[in-house]
Amino acid sequence: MRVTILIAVAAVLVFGTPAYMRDSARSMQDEQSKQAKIRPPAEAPPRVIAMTAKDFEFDPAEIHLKVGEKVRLQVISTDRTHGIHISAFPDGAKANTPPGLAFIFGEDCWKLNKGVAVPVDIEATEPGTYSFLCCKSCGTDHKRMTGRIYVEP
Ligand SMILES: [Cu+2]
Repeated sequence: MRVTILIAVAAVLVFGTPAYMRDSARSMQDEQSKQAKIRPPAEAPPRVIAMTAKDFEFDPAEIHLKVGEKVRLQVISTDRTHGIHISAFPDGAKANTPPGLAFIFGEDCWKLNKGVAVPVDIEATEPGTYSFLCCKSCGTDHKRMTGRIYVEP
């Protein structure tokens, strides 16, 4: 898709814009500006929770959400490379338990490079306790580096 657009743009740059395209481009712009005017206001930003990762803990290590709540964890490592894995399934989930956390741009393990804030957008859909942990081996107490998200009804 992106390649096609690039080729189209390159063609326009090389050959100039044919008249019929100019007209349709103009009407498309008109259409877009009309739509922009009737578009409802952008969705309110999700609640943002700043979280740090450093040897060997997440801070905060406990997060409380309500069902239906959308939140952005802004996770930053302050010492070395860590990772964060968040279970989409509640603790004690059986084989047929549906996931209760939804991730926008889900990753199994978000890599946390030192000093780089990583946004992790989550929507809580089912009550339960959801564990998270460091998923990049980071040293002696790596396995202790855990936390929990509590989703209340
Ligand atoms: Cu670790």
